[in-house]
Amino acid sequence: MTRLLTVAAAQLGPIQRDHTRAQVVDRLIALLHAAHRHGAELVVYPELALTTFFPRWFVDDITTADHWYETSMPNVATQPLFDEAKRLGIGFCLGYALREAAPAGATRRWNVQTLVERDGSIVATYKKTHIPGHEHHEPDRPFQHAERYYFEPSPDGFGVWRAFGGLIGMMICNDRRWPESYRVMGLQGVEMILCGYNTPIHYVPDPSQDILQGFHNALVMQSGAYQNGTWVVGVAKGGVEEGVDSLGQTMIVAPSGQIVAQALGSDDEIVVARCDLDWCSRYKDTLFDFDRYRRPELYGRICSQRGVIVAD
Ligand code: CDT
Repeated sequence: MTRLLTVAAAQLGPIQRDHTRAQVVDRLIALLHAAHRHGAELVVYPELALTTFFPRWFVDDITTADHWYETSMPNVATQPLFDEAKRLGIGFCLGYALREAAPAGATRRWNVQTLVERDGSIVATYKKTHIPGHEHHEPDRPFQHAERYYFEPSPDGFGVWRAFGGLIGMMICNDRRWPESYRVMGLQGVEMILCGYNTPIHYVPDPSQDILQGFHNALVMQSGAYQNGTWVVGVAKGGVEEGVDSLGQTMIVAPSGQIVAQALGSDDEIVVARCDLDWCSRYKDTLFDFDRYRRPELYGRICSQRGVIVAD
């Protein structure tokens, strides 16, 4: 018997600053309906799928950015998506900014994805682990990438959950560039990793990378999938958002490392694949039989050391 899971990667085009949550949720529901017509059981939306990518602007008083964050999920704005998905028997994974009240009047801000099962129950909310960009205002940039100002890094790291008849993991955008993200989930037997992203084409610290954005996107997800024998669903918010062009190239990658489906444009679009979760074992039980071939006793630096230490 094979375990087939039909997945729709629901790419979004740009969400401009003045678009309301209601307008965006209407778009998410339209994509949900398209996915339903293709027999999808799981729909994966991008990172920060309810708002524009607001870390491109710096504000001196972070509380003036509070309106970009959700304070509960579901909430009034997203309840129609939860209701419609449940009615159709489709699960989904939704990226958004979360703001939580903490003791002593503190506030915690996270970049998260929530995974919802086909019956509407919440499986888990994953917090982004690798927070890229900068902490302070850098006025010389054409646009900011101040994620390190707006979000704390996850204290929890990468989990894997039993859902959708398999073992499902999550990561968010920059996490996909780090082999550790995949391996930590691989060591928990992950069979499908869900990853939303917002990737500006222009990489300010080194513009020579601009032309390689699509290549690097595919490179990391294809290698992460293959080296861990897992499906990877990478979902973009692409197109020109508030003047900043972002990568599309939403894709579904098989445990072989092959791209089985890919977006054609950079606007709202679904990409669907019938994924056999049992295909993972072809890699997990052979070339990447971790228990047989890994040498963790020699990998100590990976966990004990953060930056590079060059021998004298
Ligand atoms: N959203 C996000 O993590 N984007 C980064 C952009 C590069 S770092 C400025 C990414 O890794 O795609």
